[in-house]
Formats: sequence, C-alpha cells, structure tokens
Amino acid sequence: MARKEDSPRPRGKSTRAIHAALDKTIHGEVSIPIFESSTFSFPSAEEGAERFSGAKPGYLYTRMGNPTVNALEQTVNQLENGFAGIATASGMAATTSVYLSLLGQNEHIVESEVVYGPSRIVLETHLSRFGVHSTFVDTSDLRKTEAAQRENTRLVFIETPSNPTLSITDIKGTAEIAHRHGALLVVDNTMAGPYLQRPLDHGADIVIHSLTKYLNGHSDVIGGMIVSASQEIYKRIRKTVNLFGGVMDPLQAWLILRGVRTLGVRMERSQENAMRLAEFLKDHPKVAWVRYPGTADHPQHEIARKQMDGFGAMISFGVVNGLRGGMTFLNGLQLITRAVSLGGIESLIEHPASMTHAAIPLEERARVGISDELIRFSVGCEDFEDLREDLDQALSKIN
Ligand code: LCS
Repeated sequence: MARKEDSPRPRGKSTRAIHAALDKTIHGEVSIPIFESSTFSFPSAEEGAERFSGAKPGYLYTRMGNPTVNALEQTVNQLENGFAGIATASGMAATTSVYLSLLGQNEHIVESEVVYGPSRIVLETHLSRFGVHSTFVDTSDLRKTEAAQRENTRLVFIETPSNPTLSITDIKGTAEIAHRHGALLVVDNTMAGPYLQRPLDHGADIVIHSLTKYLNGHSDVIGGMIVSASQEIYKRIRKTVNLFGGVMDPLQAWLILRGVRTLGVRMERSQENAMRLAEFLKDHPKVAWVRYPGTADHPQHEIARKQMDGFGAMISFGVVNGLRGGMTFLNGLQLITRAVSLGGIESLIEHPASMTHAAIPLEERARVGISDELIRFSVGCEDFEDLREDLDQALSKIN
C-alpha cells in the first residue's frame, strides 16, 4: 500500500518496519523485487551524463545504488528518523566506512572502551598506521568523555548498550559534549536496534548497525547500515562507500528486508523473555552476578529508562567457580545455542574473553570489565519455560 503523504501523525515503528520498503511499487507487489542487475541502461547518452552529474535521478551501477538495496536503506532510515541510510556489506564495513570518511591524519577519535572487539582493534592496529589517534574511555561517565576531548577530536563513537558489558552511555549528554568540541557523535545502535532506541532523536549525528543482528533477526545474513542525520554527512560517507566498494548486494538486502518486517514482534517477545530470565538468573544459587539494563541495580538503569523504549534482550552474567564453572555451564546447555553473534530469533550464548573480544589484551579486558567469567546471552523468541529449564539444568552441573 502506498504511503499516505498527508497522514496526520507519523506511523508507528512496527508499521514502518513492515511498510517502509513498499512506498513505491511497480505492479502492486507486496514484497520488494530483487533487482539482480549490475548496471542500468540510459534512455539516451544525454540522460546518462545527467544521471552521472547528479542533475537527474536514476540508477547507474549497483555499487553506487540499487533499487532493492535502496528499499532497505529507506526502511532503516525511516526507523531511525534519519536523513538517509547507506547499506554496507557488513557491520564492520559500516564502522570502517565511518572512520575512513570522517577521520584523517593527525585527527582524533574518542571511543567507548567497551565496544564490539574489532571496532576497537581496527583503530588501534590499522587506522593508527595512517596517523589517526584514538582514546578509549568509559563513556558511561560523561566527565571522562569530556576530559578525553582534544583540539583535533573529530569523532566521538559510543556503543550503548555496550557489547558485552551492557553499560549504558547517555546519548544526549555525549552529543552535547561532542558538539561543544566541534566533533560528531556516532552511535553503534546494534545492541538495542531502532525499535528500542533511536539515537538521532537524542542528538547523535550518525547511527551504525550490524544488520546481521536484530534488524535481520534470523542469523542467516551479514550486513551493515549507516544512517546520517544530515545531507552533508550522508554525502561524505556515501562517496567513501562507493569508492572503497564495501557495498551490500541485492539478495543480501532482500533477505534483510524480509527479516526487518517482523522486527516489532521479535523485539517484544525476546525482551519479555529476557526480563523474566534476568530475574530467574539473579535468584539462582549457581549464578554469581547478573547485568541487565532493566533491573534497578544496573548502574545506568535510569539513563536506560530515559533513552530506550525497552531494556532489550541481552543479558551478561557470571556463574560460580569462575571460568571453569562457565565452561561446565556452556557445555551443559542442550537448547540454547553456543555461538557468537546475537539478535537472532534463536537464543545464542558465548564467552567474550575467549571469542568475540579475545583480540583485546587480557589486562585491558580485565580493566574494562570483560572478565574471564562473563557469559553473554542473546535471548531469543523460544518459549520462556524451555529456556528457563535449559539454563537451570546446565547451571546444576556446576559443582
Ligand atoms: N557492532 C556491534 C555492536 C556488533 O556486535 C558487531 C558484530 C558489529 C558491529 C560488526 O558487525 P558484522 O560485521 O559482524 O555484521 N558482533 C558480533 C558478536 O558479538 N559476535 O559475532 C559478531
């Protein structure tokens, strides 16, 4: 159904997730077609030149834009209330494209000290080779973000909730600091997703996603997205992505579009499971501690309440007997799947210190709270009772 431009109020987020890609249809299709075409013909030589100069709209070549990929860009952009989206081959392609677009030699970035491991490693070991300077701080403390600003700071990059410690950073407060120092704020919104958190509404300039997670939701595709708040930022990043070439292909976009349509129901269901399981784990004698933004003892619970529509479906916890207890527990699970990644319809569980965050040196992991005993649990949409029973029987194996 075509969008009603004169609609008196913005559509709700579930409606947008379902309908945004189908604003314009060709034959009344209800699922977007997969445009598997690497290039697009021009009706005349003059029109080709006009499309290349930007004087006329129209597709040119799939690295620079494709209707199926564009439908996904439009959908995520509408969910994030942005100016425009740029789809990328993976979440890491989104992150590195933002770095490469907005950082140069002798320029500086302030980043959350706890982020998905590779987002940090790529700055420390690769962008550093090109003269980019980085400082990693606990951005859940705004005073630390403020103190880390330098005259050449161009970007502040936060991940909230953070992977895997689930720390929450105040987006509005961080945006004010970044802007006062002439820097842009980038938020990696992968761990919450736009159904629960829309950073641009709180003053961020750019949102990035690993679409591999909640937006796709079925653990079958890799993808990324960059949503910009303004045309100027969008144009700078679009140029870089087109030139460096880390773009998404149409089949990838179509699969993710199919996943996005159920975003609302998946988020509601997995979040409800997570809230109940966090309570269950807290009371379990074999569990040493639990971190979930929705419980009142989470150190930034009040900020989460202010800037999120819900507390999400990720839980971090430690079991008794440290690493050995954790390994016994993980090996004892029969339903919950031992695998990295998150945000799928199925529950996934992993051990960050030896898996997703293993490339960060031990002392640094310990300093920032990625302890050897931390277990990261991405709660899925299964029946609560089955998840509870599986956790319970695996925990009972720890001695
Ligand atoms: N940002 C966050 C917060 C992530 O968790 C990930 C991947 C990425 C960016 C990168 O996205 P990708 O290139 O994989 O699409 N997180 C993963 C994780 O926790 N386990 O496996 C991958």
